[in-house]
Amino acid sequence: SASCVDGGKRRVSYYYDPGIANVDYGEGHVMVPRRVAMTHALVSSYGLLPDMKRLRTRPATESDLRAFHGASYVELLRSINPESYRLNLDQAKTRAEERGVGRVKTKENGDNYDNPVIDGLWDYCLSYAGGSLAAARALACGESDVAINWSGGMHHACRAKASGFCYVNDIVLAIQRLLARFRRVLYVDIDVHHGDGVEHRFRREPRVMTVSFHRYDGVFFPTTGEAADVGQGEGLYHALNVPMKAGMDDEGYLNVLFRPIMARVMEVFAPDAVVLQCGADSLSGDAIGGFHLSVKGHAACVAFLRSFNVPLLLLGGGGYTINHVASCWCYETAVAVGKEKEIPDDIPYHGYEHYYKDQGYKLHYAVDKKNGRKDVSGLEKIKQDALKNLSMLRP
Ligand code: TV1
Ligand code: CA
Ligand code: ZN
Repeated sequence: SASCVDGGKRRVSYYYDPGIANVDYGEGHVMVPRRVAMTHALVSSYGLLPDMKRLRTRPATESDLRAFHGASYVELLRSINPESYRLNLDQAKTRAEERGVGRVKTKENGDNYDNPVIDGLWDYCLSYAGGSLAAARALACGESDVAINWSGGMHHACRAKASGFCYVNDIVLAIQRLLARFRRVLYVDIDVHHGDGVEHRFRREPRVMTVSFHRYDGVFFPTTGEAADVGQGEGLYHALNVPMKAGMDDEGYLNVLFRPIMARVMEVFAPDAVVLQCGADSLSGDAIGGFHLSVKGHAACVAFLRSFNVPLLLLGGGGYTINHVASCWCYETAVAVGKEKEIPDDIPYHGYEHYYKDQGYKLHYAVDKKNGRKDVSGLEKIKQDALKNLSMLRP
């Protein structure tokens, strides 16, 4: 409709559970769920909440999780806690570690503490999965044009295994819900890591196309997502991977890869709904990412997909320099409601302003230019590989 052209208004739903502020992966862990509380405080202080409908903060149920996850894995998540794990009650230790939870021994580089047994693990899983399911429901029933859950986006979790800080895969659950209402669902993943869990679930499903942009160099986690990985069987060419070396900046990422590739995806796949995982670890200065996107560059991906006027689900994901994450997701919330040009660069007082000292108390911080990528030539090859895979999708 005329009111729904690009830059125009959208009906936006926003999910936030304040319980996220108390979720703690443990001292020294890079995943800090409090970044979502910081995002919310910023969104609120910038006055963006009245522009959105607040969703009911209903947690997922055990049967919601069972729509993807295995029964004994769900039972493990429900029953385990730091105490039962430590005391190895009822073989809790073995049962957890076999499924990627707790201290996991690896052949190569010693122990892996990515997915600790944390206090409130079960409630945390139900909360972020519930948010993404509620957001999917708001789109499916036609109540909203855009729905947001910054606590979601946990793309690595498998059917019966935790991986890469992710215990349950809220994205898979949300896409499955969208499939009940929409014929074709597009999944796009701008987290610096490969969206392996989501891709694997839908690798044979022609109604879902998964597209991941990520760092790929043979060692960077999870080491999958090469260009030749294109889906299987009925889902052949419905998985698209755009692997890049460290150092990507706005220019190469957006102009050479994201916009041209996504324009073609929208044309050939013509989705009825889009799910965008907005992992903020692709931003410049991230503690583990190694890319150099600015907040405006990252948000340009959101704006680009929003401009197609297809129901859009925005989810969080990675992001390990937490002030950058909150800046980014707050700005992307403004993009969702069409007010990104109206919010001032000065960070308002909101209780977390001291985190922004290093960025001069500004929303938009300076990107690291000197480590940015200089050779755009290698990117042309990456783009050609992607466009070639996409051309196979044509009937
Ligand atoms: C505890 C304390 C855990 C400090 C984990 C970085 C830590 C990492 C930590 C870390 C860290 C990873 C691997 C290990 C495979 C494993 C939310 C044998 C300083 C979506 C998940 C990355 C990314 C997992 C998740 C990765 C997401 N990197 N400090 N762990 N090896 N794990 O490499 O995509 O962003 O880093
Ligand atoms: Ca990705
Ligand atoms: Zn990531």
